[in-house]
Amino acid sequence: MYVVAMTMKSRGFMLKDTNCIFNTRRLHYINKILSFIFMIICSILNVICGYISIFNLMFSILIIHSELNKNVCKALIAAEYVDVEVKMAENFQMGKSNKTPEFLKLNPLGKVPALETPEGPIFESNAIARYVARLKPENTLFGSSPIEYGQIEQWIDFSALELDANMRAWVFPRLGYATYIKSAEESYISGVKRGLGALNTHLASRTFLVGDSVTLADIIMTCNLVNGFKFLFTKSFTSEFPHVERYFWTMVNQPNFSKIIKRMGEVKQAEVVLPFTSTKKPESKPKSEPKKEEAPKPKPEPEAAPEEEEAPKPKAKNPLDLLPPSPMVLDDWKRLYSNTKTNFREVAIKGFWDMYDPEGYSLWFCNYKYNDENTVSFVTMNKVGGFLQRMDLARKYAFGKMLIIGNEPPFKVKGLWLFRGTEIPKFVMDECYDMELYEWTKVDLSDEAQKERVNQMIEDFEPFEGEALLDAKCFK
Ligand SMILES: N[C@@H](CCC(=O)N[C@@H](CS)C(=O)NCC(=O)O)C(=O)O
Repeated sequence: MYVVAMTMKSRGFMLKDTNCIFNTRRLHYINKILSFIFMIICSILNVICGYISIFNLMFSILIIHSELNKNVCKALIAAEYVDVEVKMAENFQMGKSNKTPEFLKLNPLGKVPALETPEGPIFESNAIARYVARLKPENTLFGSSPIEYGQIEQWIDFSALELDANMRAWVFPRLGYATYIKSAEESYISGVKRGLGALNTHLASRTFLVGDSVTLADIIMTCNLVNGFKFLFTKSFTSEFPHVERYFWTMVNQPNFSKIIKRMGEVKQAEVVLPFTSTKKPESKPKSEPKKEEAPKPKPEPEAAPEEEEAPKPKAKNPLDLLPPSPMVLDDWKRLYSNTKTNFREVAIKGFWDMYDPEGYSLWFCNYKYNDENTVSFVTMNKVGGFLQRMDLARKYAFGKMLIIGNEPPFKVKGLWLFRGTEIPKFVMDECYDMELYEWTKVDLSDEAQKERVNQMIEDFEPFEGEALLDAKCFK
């Protein structure tokens, strides 16, 4: 542009030298006008180029690496609003794909989701959603003024830090991802309530968080609330927050939301707070109150070593070890089960009945009592996985098969267990709290239909009772 302006100027002098009607002053103005027009053209070209690069991105491939979850939905819903295609990575397996060197280049923490773009990766679900929302120039997801933009960002942070952080901390111990501590849970619940209280007040006179249409704040807030409504917020809990409840269902049912969210299964409000699947037993109350009269004993100084170490008490024998010996050796059965790869019926199942000793062992069917709650496949699988982990204490005395049944939620959980002894061992009943979540029925060996059911459960027969298996887990 500078070169052009100079050329204009020198041309101006030339015209004066040839005594043309233009005088120098006039030429000066013309030069200025031409330079100005040139600048305008450059700016327009710049804007067009910017648009072209955004359009390029809009039509280029964006891939989200993750399984579908509420965090992924944020970007997918934003994509619906701005008409951008975001693909899900094929065959992504949580726990495997996110540990690969390729994934760690997208997100060094190995956490999902991560977005692959032609310009480089982005992680953190809110950042991904912001990026996608920006791909269409002139859209209202960021509001229509600086103040609206500020408020949208305010609610995005609020939903992440005041609500999502507390909801995650509340639900994680229940999913078995963290240790349950009663007092900590109480403080997370009160954090959620405080956040929902403020949100409720804000929404009392509004349909959307900011302005008169859906913004990115509504997308992120709603996605963050999904797991709360599914797993934690019962009707009686949300009755304190009626405007949040109305807002949530209004948003979830917006076509661009429901199209994406329903891919995770139907959103149904929790009837009970998600029961525990933690690997640690919830803190139980002390059995008896400490005696009030007794003066508290002074704590020994940590440095002071006991004068003489007490001899370790011999470990009490498990009553099952005192049972009369059985010709059935549990480990032999477990080995046969694991090593049989073909002809399972003829080899493993036949072998099982050949070695089965009804005097030394018993077989039990179990049926999960709360199948209605099994609305999310991975949560149901985690629940069963947690149960099997907690059965570790019975490994020497038990073998089990757990089936997660159905193509669609609610999934049914049914199982078969072989226990040492003719009853379910008392220590298992006492120490594994999942046991009471199931109905237990002793297998009647005189009933051929029940024996066939045992066979089918051992061999993961499909369809099982007319339905596909979502998963089959073995305890051995
Ligand atoms: N603040 C992150 C949270 C990411 C996150 O915690 N992702 C979980 C799954 S929802 C994960 O990848 N966990 C695996 C791990 O921690 O290794 C976001 O919004 O993207």
